[in-house]
Amino acid sequence: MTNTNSDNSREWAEQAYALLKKKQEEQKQELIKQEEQKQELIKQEEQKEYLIDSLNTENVPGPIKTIDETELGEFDDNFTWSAMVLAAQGKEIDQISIDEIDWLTKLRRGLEETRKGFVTELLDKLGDDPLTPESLDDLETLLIRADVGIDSTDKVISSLRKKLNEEVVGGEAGIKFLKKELKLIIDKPIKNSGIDLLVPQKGKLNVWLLVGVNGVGKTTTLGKLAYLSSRSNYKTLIAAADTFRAAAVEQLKVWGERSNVDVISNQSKNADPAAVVFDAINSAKKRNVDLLLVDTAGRLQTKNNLMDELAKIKKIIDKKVPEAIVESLLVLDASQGQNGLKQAKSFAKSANLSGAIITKLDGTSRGGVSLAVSEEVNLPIRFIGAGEGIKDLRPFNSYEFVEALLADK
Ligand SMILES: Nc1nc2c(ncn2[C@@H]2O[C@H](COP(=O)(O)OP(=O)(O)OP(=O)(O)O)[C@@H](O)[C@H]2O)c(=O)[nH]1
Ligand SMILES: [Mg+2]
Repeated sequence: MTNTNSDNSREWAEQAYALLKKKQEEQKQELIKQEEQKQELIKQEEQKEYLIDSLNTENVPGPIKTIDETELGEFDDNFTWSAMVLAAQGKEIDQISIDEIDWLTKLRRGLEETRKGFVTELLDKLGDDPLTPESLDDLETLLIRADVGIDSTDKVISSLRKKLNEEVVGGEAGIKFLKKELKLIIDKPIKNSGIDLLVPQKGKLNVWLLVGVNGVGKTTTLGKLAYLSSRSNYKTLIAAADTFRAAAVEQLKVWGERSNVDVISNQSKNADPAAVVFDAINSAKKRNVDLLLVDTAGRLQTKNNLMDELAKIKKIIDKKVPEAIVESLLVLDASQGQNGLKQAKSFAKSANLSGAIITKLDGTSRGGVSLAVSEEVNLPIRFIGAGEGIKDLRPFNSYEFVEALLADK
């Protein structure tokens, strides 16, 4: 999987684990020291009995800083695999974090069902023997079954067939070639967009609209994005433009509190989503916000078309802040497979989309739909979600995705 010798990579993983363990231990010791100092100060203050009532809390250090990072787990196969994926991308040993390891582990685990459906079976079928035209037929069936889509499958199979006509391809080489082909498919719309990694542009107002049918994970994804953004020091604001669901604003406020981001909303019944966006833009301009995240409805209370409503929101943004950088991101639930692909096609026709976010990659057997979205809807995938927690969303990385999808165990 890597261009490094895998024994070296394992050694690298061992060293990375030891370094992370040491860092975590130092961090813990630091926190214990802070706590002891705080207790000592409180004791000193208490000893001055005349001060007991007016204990000057300003002299007491603030709340104990908690470790933001996830706890380091065991040095197991998950750690080793994740560290090897990071190493293969040229990461230095002291550049990796427990969060990154944790995410890759989650992604690989999340794609397990999809993988079971075809890679495991494929490897069983192939064994160590060279690929044959029959094994390509098997691969074709397995790819279709994993919701990779007909177009992507055709592309991959015909490339493999061509290669087979030219040379003998062993099982391992076949998998390597397959990974390369799948990555090419996913990378194409990303390359075409001219933006490898979507981040807010500093010094401008960036407006990211999250759109999609109901229940796909728009609000949850927005909450996770708010966390990522504020953690990366972008001044962030949320617009609660889903005025259909009464609980939507409350749901957003919880996410806002968790990530320390304000939410602009209008609690009145049947509030106009475009009016909420209007208020949010005013607020964003006043506060010099870098990123305004807009939650939209998956269903409407009126007979208005969802697309018309989105167009109205866009019009307000264009009118009020024509200089803003607007991203319309379609949120897709991977577990919906081909149905999700249909949604993507119909949104793409009328909603002027600029990217996709794939959610619920944990525990679905249809993770392959990400390839169909790239190939058939030509949308760059910008983020992927694999869990309901605040850290369970990361910028999309095609290398990591394909490695996790085709990890052999
Ligand atoms: N397992 C898992 N669940 C997720 C993920 N993302 C969202 N969910 C869950 O999906 C459900 C629906 O999520 P919402 O964020 O409310 O979806 P929505 O698109 O905003 O829904 P509407 O506002 O009704 O259109 C919730 O129970 C979320 O916790 C994910 O990546 N993995
Ligand atoms: Mg919602």
